[in-house]
Amino acid sequence: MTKDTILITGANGQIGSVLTEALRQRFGEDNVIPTDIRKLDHHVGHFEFLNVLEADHIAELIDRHQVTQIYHLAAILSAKGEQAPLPTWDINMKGLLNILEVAREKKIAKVFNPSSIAVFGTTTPRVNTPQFTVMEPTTVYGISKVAGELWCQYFHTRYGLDVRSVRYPGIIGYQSLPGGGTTDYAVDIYHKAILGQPYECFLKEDTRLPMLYMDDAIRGTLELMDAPADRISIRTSYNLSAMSFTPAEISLEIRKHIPDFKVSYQPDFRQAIADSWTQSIDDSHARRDWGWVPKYDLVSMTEDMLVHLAEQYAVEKVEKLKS
Ligand code: AKB
Repeated sequence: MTKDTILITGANGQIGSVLTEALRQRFGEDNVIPTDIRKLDHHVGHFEFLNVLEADHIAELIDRHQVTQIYHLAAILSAKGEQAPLPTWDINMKGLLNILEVAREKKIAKVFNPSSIAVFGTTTPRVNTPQFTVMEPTTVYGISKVAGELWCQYFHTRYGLDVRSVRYPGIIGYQSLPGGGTTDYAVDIYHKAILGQPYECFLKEDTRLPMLYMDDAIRGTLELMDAPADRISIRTSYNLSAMSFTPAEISLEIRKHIPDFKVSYQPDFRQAIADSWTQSIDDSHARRDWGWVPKYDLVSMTEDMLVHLAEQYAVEKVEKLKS
């Protein structure tokens, strides 16, 4: 019997750090190789530096650790990508092509490549967005994700590479902080609320976007990767959905727990990005093919987020007092 060894790129990112822990639980610490271009001060366990633009280094790590699966999370997100479009294209596109090509050469058993709701644009139907639809994104991140989806499908059709993907909506979790995205407000707002501080939101109060709780995102990703290959009918990327809400609605939900929480609105350049995305997603293909069902909605997510963040900040306070 062969034992799987998993390489993760972008392992220090918002999703990567939580996925690393979930994979460690499942495959064992020694069989998970988290990589990133930067190392966090508090990183525990095995770690390798990796710049995904260096194909030889990816190949060397695969050989050295006898890697059998890759989760390729390294990417520049929507808002940050607009600050440097060409470098973002290089990292997102060349990084993915390096992974796909090395995976093909090394006969990697499975590759996961996340896509995003950023593949949609102003010409896409905005409500209950279908799986197969117009995709004319306005951000460099979105363009790279559409192209990336098609490259994944190409590597599957042409070379038989078992590459799988979901279009993540905004991901919200207490475990890690997002960076450089347009949906980041929906994490930041909980931190401010629990700290008793007001929050200034960079999107308008009525901006509706699709969102997903981290626990569902990780479970869904692992369920997709576990599914028998013949259940995977879509090799670009699956629509994935759980809830949609506006900044006003999440504030209202938080206020049920923290009544004096204050939010103001100061939309910036991210408003145009959010306005170009869709509001809700039809994920019936994921449900039908590999049994996707989200567990959290806005109400249960808010309860869980606030409980965990309150614990985290209490522990931090005690640690500060001790030092
Ligand atoms: C972003 O806001 O850029 C990301 C995404 C939706 O892919 N969270």
